[in-house]
Amino acid sequence: MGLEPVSAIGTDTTDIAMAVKENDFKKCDQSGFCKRNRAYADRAAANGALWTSPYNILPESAAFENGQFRAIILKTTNNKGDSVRLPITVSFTEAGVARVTIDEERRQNKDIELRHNSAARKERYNEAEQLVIVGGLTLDKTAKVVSEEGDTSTTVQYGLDGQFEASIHFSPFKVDFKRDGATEITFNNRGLFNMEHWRPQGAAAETKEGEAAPAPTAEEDTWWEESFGGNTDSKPRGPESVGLDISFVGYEHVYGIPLHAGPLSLKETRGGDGNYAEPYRMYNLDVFEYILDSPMTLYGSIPFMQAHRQDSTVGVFWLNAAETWVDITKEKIRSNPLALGAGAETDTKTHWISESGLLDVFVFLGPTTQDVLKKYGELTGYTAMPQESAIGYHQCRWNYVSDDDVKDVDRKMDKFNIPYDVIWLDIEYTDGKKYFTWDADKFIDPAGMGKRLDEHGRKLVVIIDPHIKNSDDYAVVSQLKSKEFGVKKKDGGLFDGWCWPGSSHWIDAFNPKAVEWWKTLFKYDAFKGTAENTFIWNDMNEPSVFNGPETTMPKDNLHHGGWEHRDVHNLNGMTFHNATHMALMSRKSGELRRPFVLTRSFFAGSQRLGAMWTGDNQASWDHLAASVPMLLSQGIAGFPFSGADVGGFFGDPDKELQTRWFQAGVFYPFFRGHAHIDSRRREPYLAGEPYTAIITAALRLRYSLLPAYYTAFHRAHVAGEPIIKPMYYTHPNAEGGFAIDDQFFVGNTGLLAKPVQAEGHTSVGMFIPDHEVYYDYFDYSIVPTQPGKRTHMPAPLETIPLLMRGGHIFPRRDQPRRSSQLMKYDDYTLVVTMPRTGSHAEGSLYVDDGDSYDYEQGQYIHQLFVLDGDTISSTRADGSSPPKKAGAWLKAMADVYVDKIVVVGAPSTWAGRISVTATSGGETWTAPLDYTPAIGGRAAFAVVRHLRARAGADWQVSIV
Ligand code: MIG
Repeated sequence: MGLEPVSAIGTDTTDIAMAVKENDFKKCDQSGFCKRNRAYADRAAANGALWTSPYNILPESAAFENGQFRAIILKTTNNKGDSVRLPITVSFTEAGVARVTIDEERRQNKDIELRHNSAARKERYNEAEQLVIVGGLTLDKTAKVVSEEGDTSTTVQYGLDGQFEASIHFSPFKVDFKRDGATEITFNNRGLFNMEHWRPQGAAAETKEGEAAPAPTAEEDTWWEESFGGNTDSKPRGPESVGLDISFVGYEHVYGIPLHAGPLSLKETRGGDGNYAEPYRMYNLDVFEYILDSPMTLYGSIPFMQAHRQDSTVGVFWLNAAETWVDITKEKIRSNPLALGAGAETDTKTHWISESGLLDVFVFLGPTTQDVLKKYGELTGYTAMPQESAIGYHQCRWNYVSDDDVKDVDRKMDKFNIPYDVIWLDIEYTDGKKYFTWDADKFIDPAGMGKRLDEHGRKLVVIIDPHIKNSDDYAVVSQLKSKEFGVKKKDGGLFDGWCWPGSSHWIDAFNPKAVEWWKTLFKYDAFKGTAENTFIWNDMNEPSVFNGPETTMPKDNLHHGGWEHRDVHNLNGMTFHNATHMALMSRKSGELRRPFVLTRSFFAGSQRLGAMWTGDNQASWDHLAASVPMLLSQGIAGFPFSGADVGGFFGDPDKELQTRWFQAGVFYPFFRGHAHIDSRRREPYLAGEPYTAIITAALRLRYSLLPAYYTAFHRAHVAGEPIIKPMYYTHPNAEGGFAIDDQFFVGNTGLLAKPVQAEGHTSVGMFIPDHEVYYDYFDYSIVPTQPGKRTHMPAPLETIPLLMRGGHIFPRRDQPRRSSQLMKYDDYTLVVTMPRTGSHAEGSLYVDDGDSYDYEQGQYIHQLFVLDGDTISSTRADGSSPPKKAGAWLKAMADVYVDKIVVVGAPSTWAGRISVTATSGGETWTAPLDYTPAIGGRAAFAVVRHLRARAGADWQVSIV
């Protein structure tokens, strides 16, 4: 976001404007440490075999005990043989994860005098773990050293059945990670490990690293000070970057490290045809009118990467919160790759570069994507169970201008029978952008507005940003000042900058006391006009500072504990999101409800706190298309509760685009229509026919699938599964799908969707990953498919290309209603899809009250459905027994039934049968069955009606 007044924010995006905007953000060679590390990599490459990494483990320092290898790495810093000591710990966890941590030994003598007399901490930032890691660190006491090659290496065997090995080589330092004897991942194999040690200012450049030519002194220019776009970063600690090459041996595809607007399968970054010339950058920024197909940084980052080849996924998690760049190159290596399978003839080589902090990397050896995600989630946490309403449709714009406007939109949505759950208020609801206040002329009765929404189970979300207006008449800012809860400048004074309210201060949510204070601001009696159905949106938490370097905070600002902003930048958004999440948990004592907080900025771990969205996209077809790979990336990076602004934020979508966007949005885990203040109103009922009807049908599809979505969220909550899944995840051996990112499966439903993402298109080519049978969702036709090939599917405007894979069962609620809350006690329909061969299908339903934490005490329903031959059964999924005492919700659910079952592809042996026998808890009854034979391309199907089988009970239905 620039300095332009709102009215001047253009919505047209000419190439020239874009190019200018792109130059507002750093390229690698405008970022001193990135440039230095890339140059280091170039020198290594240029020296080929002559290059030796100057990092060596001191053999006598190496020891292994209780699942940890410890040693000292000596870094030779000049040709006089001077060296720096870097303690390394390699930890092996019970889950079979390896973690490599390298620090720099603190100097005893005071030769490191920080400039400016800065209050900045004098050690490498080492608290990311406190904020990010929530578990999974228990050491594997059974990990053991299997070979010690004298003074040259140690090999540790770890993981279940000792399947994994880490070979730690001493001279030079490098590590090979192996699974079943084969090397999957290497560290420092290319000799790019680089820890810029702390040194007194005035020290000369290192002359001996890698025995290569002396570093060009130009590199020193940015050691102690660096400027960009008129802002100067004083660097009290000088150069302190950390870099490492990580190679994936025999892997052609790498995924992850969101958020970037580019393909799911990451591109090479060192130039060449179709490649990027810049590394992927992770430095959370408010990027105005972002460009597509770019490694440029965006609002949030998750430094977690997976590599995939046929039937194998491995991963690394680079726990560092400073500005980070990742170079990716691929190299064909093997002439005879048969041993490893297709795709294994390529290595992917990555080079990770962070500005400061520890080197701290977790290694996951798979072999499935799900194994990697499960373990990553044990460390960083899983997606929180959402507020049930939060997975319905959200109607937002900048801005609904008054409480009457809100009520009017609410009324019209009802009038047109368009379901939605949540209406949103952007920054204009406030009195002069003072958060926790209302513009009293326009929002005359906020409480009444909230009550009105509540009457049909609807919610309100209001925005609260981290910049606090610096004005005399604002209690929030005077408290922030007097309690010193703001982020500080390098000299320790309170930092002020420019944002929406004008001069502002920023809450330092790294400070636990500031979080305690933040909580008080959300109490119902403090934030007047809010109620139980009010939830929160956190924007601008990168943080966005209009007059700051790259629209954010100066890196030499100081946070709680004396850490420089440089060290913690990428965590900033998460700490603010966390503060708000905590605040919603404590609005009223005795009320323990799930918060809903949307955040724009995020880091690894943010999935525990709420949802994210992809920020300020545009009302264009290419932005619609870009949203799908972006959300798929979020899903495989452990943060699946994600969405993109439906319709596009900037600009005005035409009706076709708006309609198609809704048809895609119905599958987004977080589904919100949003629009810029200068755009025309575009609530779905304004589109006119046939568009309004088509959009409404799409919304109804989402609402009918809410039980399946909620079940998918539960899988994310317990196992880290994505909500929408890319082909490589569901079909790890279907090579043709590894780079496909414009279609996806929904949870475990077998639903395969490919929304139309291009103008004027009335068909899509859907990639079919396997031999299974696929039915059209809407007309039950059997789609002619060929595994590994694309199937042509007609998709006129009113159609969403959506297939059902054989062998699945998924739950729906078919009664159309105005909000998810009004569907809470509706009966379910099960859709069963007959597989190509045999007659086994399965699926599940998870449901709880969608609001409290009572599910942790067993107040939930979780049933596994199985079709086997002529019977369909429902049994409690997790083997546990129901709670002794059913709470109010569970009691009410006793009257909620699976009332209908549709079996698509029903066998012809069922023809002529007219009823089914159901049994449950010793009772037996019958229900009618309709069998419709196959005709033309349409599969036969059977429908059981009025089944009245309890959703929460075990039962069996026999089609006899
Ligand atoms: O600088 O609150 O991405 O969704 O409407 C713009 C106004 C600030 C940016 C968010 C956008 C929101 C807007 N905000």
